[in-house]
Amino acid sequence: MRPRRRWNWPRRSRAALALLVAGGLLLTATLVAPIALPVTTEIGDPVGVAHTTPAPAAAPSTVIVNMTDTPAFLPNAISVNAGSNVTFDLRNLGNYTHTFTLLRQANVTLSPSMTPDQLDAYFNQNGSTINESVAPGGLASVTYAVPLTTYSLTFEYVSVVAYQFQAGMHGTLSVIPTVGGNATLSDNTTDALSFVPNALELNTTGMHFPINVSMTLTNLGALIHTWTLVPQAGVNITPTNFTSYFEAHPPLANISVTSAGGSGYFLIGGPGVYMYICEEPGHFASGMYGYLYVDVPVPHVAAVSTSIVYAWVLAVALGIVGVGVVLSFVVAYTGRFPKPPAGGSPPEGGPY
Ligand SMILES: [Cu+2]
Repeated sequence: MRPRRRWNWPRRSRAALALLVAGGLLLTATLVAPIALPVTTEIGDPVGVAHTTPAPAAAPSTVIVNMTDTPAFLPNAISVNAGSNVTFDLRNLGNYTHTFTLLRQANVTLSPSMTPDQLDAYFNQNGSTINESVAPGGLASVTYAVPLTTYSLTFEYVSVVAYQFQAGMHGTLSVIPTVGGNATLSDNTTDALSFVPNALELNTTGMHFPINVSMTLTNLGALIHTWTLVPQAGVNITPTNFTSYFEAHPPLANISVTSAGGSGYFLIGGPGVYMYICEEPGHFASGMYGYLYVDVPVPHVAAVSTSIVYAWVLAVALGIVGVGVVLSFVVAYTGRFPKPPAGGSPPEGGPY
């Protein structure tokens, strides 16, 4: 009777342990799957697609500026679109000469307490973007190509005729970034020195250039990076020439990516393929670059990163199952769990 009883309980415990292991595997898979799968899908996207919204009507490209003997500019606040050609029609409505003098320095407001000599000294030193003198009752027309890179900046305009600026003849020119539309794009940086994805797509259907692009970078690692965009379409830079290239052609965007990520915005002035790189030493050479495709089809990109990530998840899942199977065999063939004392017989009455 006793031997039969002794063999009875390991059989049941085998079944119980098998159920336990199976339950454990199921629980592990249930916990791991929802965590792993959405993340890998997001990281592995081979192409980042821009979300776009058309912008309100563009500001007029001709601006009438009246000059009066008050003395004043009417209007004394003007908005122009970055990247556009703006024609200023300057009309002197008074009996004195006035000038329309646009500061070269951005975001500078000159103090009205400056003397005429100090004002002259300022312009001798810093120059001006426009300096047009208009005779009494006269008209002058001057066209200004507003640089794309000046979006969001303001420039003061003044009359440099003695005491006119001091008496209030000044105004502010604001360069507004939103012209033909707005787009948002995002990308990720990794400690493997890569942008994921490394292909971004912007389709400008229903909008017109330039388009304001808001860029968000997520840092999936700890290393710092930059997201630096070339200003010219169709230009391929290399790890050996990018420094001199950017000295001659300032980047359209140069976003610092800290461990917390980074963001910025820039204006795209036309269709084409724009390269972006990381300027951190050695990163570009290690393959940290990508392309922004504006109204250009993105070449077929094999979902390499996706396959790798999914293969990794699969390997881990198989590993868990394998460990479970091995455990099941060990438990089944060692008989009891826990083991009985060596050489001893089970205590009276069995373990249950
Ligand atoms: Cu980098």
